[in-house]
Formats: sequence, C-alpha cells, structure tokens
Amino acid sequence: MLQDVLDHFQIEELNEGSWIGSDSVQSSTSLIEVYSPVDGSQMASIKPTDKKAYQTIVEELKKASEVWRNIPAPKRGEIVRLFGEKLRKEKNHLGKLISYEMGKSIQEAYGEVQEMIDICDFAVGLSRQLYGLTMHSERPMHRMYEQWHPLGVIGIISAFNFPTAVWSWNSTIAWVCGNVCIWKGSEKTPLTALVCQKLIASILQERGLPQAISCLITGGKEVGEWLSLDKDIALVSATGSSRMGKAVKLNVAQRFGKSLLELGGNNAMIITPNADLGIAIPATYFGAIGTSGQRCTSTRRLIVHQSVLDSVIDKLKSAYAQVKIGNPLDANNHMGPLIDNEAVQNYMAGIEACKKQGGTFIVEGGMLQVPGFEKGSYVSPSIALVNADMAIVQDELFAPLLYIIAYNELKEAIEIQNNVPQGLSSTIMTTNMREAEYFLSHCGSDCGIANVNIGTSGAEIGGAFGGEKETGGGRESGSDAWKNYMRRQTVTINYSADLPLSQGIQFKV
Ligand code: UN1
Repeated sequence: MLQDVLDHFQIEELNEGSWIGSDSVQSSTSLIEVYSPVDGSQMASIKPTDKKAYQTIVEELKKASEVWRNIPAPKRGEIVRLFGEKLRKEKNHLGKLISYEMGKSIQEAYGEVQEMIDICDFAVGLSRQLYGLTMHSERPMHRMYEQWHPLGVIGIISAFNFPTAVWSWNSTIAWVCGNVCIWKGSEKTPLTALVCQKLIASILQERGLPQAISCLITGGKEVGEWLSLDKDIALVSATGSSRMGKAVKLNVAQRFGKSLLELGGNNAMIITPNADLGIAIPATYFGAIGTSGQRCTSTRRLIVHQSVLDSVIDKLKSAYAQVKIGNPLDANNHMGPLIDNEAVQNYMAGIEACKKQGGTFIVEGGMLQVPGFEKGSYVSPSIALVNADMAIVQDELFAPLLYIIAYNELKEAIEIQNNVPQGLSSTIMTTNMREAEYFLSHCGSDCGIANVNIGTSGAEIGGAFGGEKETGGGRESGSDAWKNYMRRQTVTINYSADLPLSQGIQFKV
C-alpha cells in the first residue's frame, strides 16, 4: 500500500528531515527509524535536523519574510486557495498515508484532510477580512484606528495524533497574515509532514515565490527547544502534552516572545436524566474510541446521573461489544492501532493503576493481536466505573480508557467536571433547556469548548479551538484566532493645526 502512495507523491528522498520549500538541507547523519503502527513495517529512516541546518533554514526564512509580507493579503490568500485545491485532489492518497503512518481509521484520516481543506477555505476568506477597529478620538480633528501587521517567522510544533490538520490551522492562517512558517512535525509521522511540505512547496515554485515561505524540520525535544529559545521566531505555536507546552512557554517567555499553546485535555461528558440516550451513546462511542482515544478532545470521563447509570452502562457494553478493531485502512474498522508500543505499555499501566485505585471494569480491554497484523500496536478499549476523588481521573491517559463517574445533582456533576487541571472540551447531554443553559453559564463548564448534545471531539474549524488551565489558554483555527499571528498597532492621526493633549492636559510653552 505504502509504496504506491509514496510513488504517487514522488517521494524519493525518504531520509531527508530538513526542508526549505522543495529543497532539502544537508543535516546530521544519525537516523530516526519510522515504523507503521498498522503492521510494524519500517517506513523510513529520517535524518533529524542538526543545529547548522536549522540556522541555514532560519536565515532563509528571514529573507522570505521580507518578500512575503509585501505581497497583498488577498494575493497571499490565492496561494492558500491553490493549496486547498491541491488537497482536494490528493485527499485519497494523503488520507491513506495518514492512516498508515499514524494508525487512525481511514474515515478519520479523510476527515483530517477535509479539516485542512476547510481551514484553507476559511483562510482564503480571511485574507480579505483582516479588519481593525476605528475609534472616536477625544481630541478634535484627530482620527484613531488599529491595524494589524505580520509577526515575521512562526514556529509550529505539531503532534502525531493530528499530523497535518493542526499544522494547517496554524500555517494557512499565519500565511494569509503575512508570516512565513517553520514546522517541526512529529518525529513519529515524518512522511505525512514531508508530503504536505512537498504539496505547498510545489505551489510556491509554480508561482515563483521564495521556497522558505514554508520550511520543515524534524527531530525531538532538542529541536523544539531551538525554536522556543530563538529570538528570530516571533511566535511558537505548540500542540502536545502540558509538560512539553510548559517548557516551551517558559523558554519563549524569558525572551519576551509569543507562544500559542494547545495542550492536554481531560474532557468530560455529563449525561443527565433528561438526556436522549439515542444521541448520548453514539457520541460517547466516537468520543472515547475514535482515533483510539488519542485526540486531545477524546472523551475521557462520563459523568452520569444515578437514575440512568444502569441503562447507560448496559447500552455502552453492547456498543463496545460491536467495536471492530484492525487495519485502519479497512473502512469497516472503527479503531486502528495506538501510535506505538510505548503507547500500548502506557495504556496497560493505566488499566493497572485504575484497578489499584479501586476502579471496577465494565469492559476490560488490553493488548490485541490482529491476524495478519501481528506486529501492529493494537489494543481493545476499556470502560471503568470510578470515583471522582481517585488520582487517575486527574491525568490525561492518551488511550481508549473511559471512566464513568456517577452523580446526583447537576451542580455536583459540573464540579466533578471542572475539578481537573485541564480545560479543553466538555459537553452536556440533555433535552432540558435549564440544564443546558446552566452548563453554559459562568457557573458551568470552565473549558474552552462547551457543547450541548454533541460529543467532546470533532470540533469544526470555524470556531476558536483551545482550552483553559493546563490546556494552555491558546485559541487556534477559526473565529478571530488569526489575531495571534499578527501584531496590533494603534494609530492616532492629528489633522488639525493645533496640538491638544489627551486627558485635557495643558502644557504650553
Ligand atoms: C487534537 O486532537 O489535537 O476537535 C485536535 C477535534 C479535531 C481536532 C483535534 N477537530 O477532535
């Protein structure tokens, strides 16, 4: 499968990890081995970016920035429009590559490419709408307004679970705002990153634009550190664990740079006595086992009213009995593998910890051998009944283990929901307007995303995406998240022949 996809994308330099547009940059000779979680076969050996290559790339970025920011925003939007067109054509092949390299189901992989197409469309429209406000001055014959300028070079650190969509949320918007981008993709999914880099680079080349408008680097923690410590990187947008995000934020802050963080989630769904279980059960099913529980928006905690607890458990048990696990490229399967064996071990340790703390397993999953795919990192999902005060519920276990917690009063359910360090996504399942509105009020969910009668995952690109507390506080994607990629300038113009001072101050010579 892989070979025809790689042939299709004409990827020959499988081991190059450092790119300025379509030009590779010589880098270290050490190699990162990449294996598919689907069948354990080796996909590539990639050279991580070394310091010298990094510096070469940053110099080119600075030069490209001079050209790109002088191109009118709607013309920059045209480049993003062409990228969206390209993605439409490549959806099938790119989806397959994402599925094979990352392990998510083919349906979800196509969804990821669609998310990229959607954000391109959004960014194109935005390229004609980078609006600033005008204000009325307190002084006569004065005009005040604000305008937005590009930041310069944007660093993007993305995670394996959405190997391309989260990059595109950042890059497409950053580009229309007049910035150039350097992307450190996940070292677990370098081929998908390389293909996306090639796609945008081909457009830049066709249009005779500087290749460094889009650059790609590869590597681990150290490479991320270069970005966060580098004063030439105006904004570092990082997606990943809260631990990683904290390190990035501290490094960026000590040089007064800007950071945009999209970190861990520990998302809950509240099921009230007034919930329509015909919606709540499939929403839980997708939220908990979609992407094998490896979305930052995955449903991790189900907070269920006592009166419907038995019925929810019965229905979930029968839904989980039907889960199809196996080759994610087979569209009949709901669940592919976890990203690697380390993730499998982590999941097994999570199950053990849950048992130790007194959790009762309703569905007990574990390691799974899929016939014909024995070397893949497959697991089956779990559901455990737990108490809100157990330590395990405070952590984001990046795997398909769903905790169920019972409650009696809605206020208590919301307290349970909010009483974790993370604050990304949340949802309430109810047909009762009072319950829904209370959940959405300032006394309700403390998360960046609050839903009614849909799951915790699967946000649309049109809204601002991100969360509070240890999720990092950033907002990416839609709404006015573009403002993160620009600097605001307040302008006051005096067109009178006098110099009146603000606040009525008299200061005559
Ligand atoms: C992530 O898991 O990092 O809302 C992003 C969702 C997707 C994006 C998830 N649109 O589930």
